[in-house]
Amino acid sequence: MEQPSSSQPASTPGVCLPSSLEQAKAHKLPSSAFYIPDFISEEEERVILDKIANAPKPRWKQLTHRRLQTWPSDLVKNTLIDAPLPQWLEEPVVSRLLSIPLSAPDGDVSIFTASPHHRPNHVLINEYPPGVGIMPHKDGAAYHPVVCTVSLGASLCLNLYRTKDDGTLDPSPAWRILQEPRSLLITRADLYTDYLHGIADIEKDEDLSAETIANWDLLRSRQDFESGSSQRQTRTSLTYRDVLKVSKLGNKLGMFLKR
Ligand SMILES: O=C(O)CCC(=O)C(=O)O
Repeated sequence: MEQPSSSQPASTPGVCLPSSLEQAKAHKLPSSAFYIPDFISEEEERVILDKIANAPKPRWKQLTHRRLQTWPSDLVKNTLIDAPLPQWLEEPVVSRLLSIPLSAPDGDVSIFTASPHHRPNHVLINEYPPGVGIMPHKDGAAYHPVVCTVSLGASLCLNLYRTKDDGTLDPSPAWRILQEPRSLLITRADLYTDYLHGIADIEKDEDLSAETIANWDLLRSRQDFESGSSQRQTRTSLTYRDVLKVSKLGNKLGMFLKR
């Protein structure tokens, strides 16, 4: 009987992983973005959404329109207090992320091989009701420049923006990426350092087509978007990153005293 290859987890119904990230490259974007539509199964999505919904109330930080959870904790002065992620954020996402080689000949090199801890150690969970987005921003210097986003519950467009020569934001997106539920989007390198990303505060994503959506060819359900628009529903995202500076518990007191 054929055994699964050592770098790939045994297959899970509803999950379809490429044999390398090369196959998931969004070719219309700089060579620094990848999109995998069936990264987790419907059952895995349901379990993670239940865990988020049942997290203790103080875990939620309520912003004006959006709420978020931070695991294992908020950063203090760009530093993470060393603590593991809960099991439900590790499995299946982290092991799956680490199992996909960047390109076939580099079999053992994953998207986090070059990061300081060789794996994500921090997850932000953002919940977006219809009509709610996030202002264009950069993620800054606290993280290794790789962001892995798992989308849950519903689809929406992430916009990528350039800055103009005078340093101000060019308000028309340079690219739009449509993120379906259960998909994984990886952005890194120049997309992390040189461009801003944001989500428009709209009820409906419009003008969806092969010409306007950078990952159109990689979508799971293009037929759902062929009318050109998609009504928003509540979409939750998990953004996995490697925080560069990690403080061991023994140093925690010193760090707080210096604040
Ligand atoms: O929810 C998303 O896909 C984007 C989240 C985001 O912009 C961030 O965490 O910095």
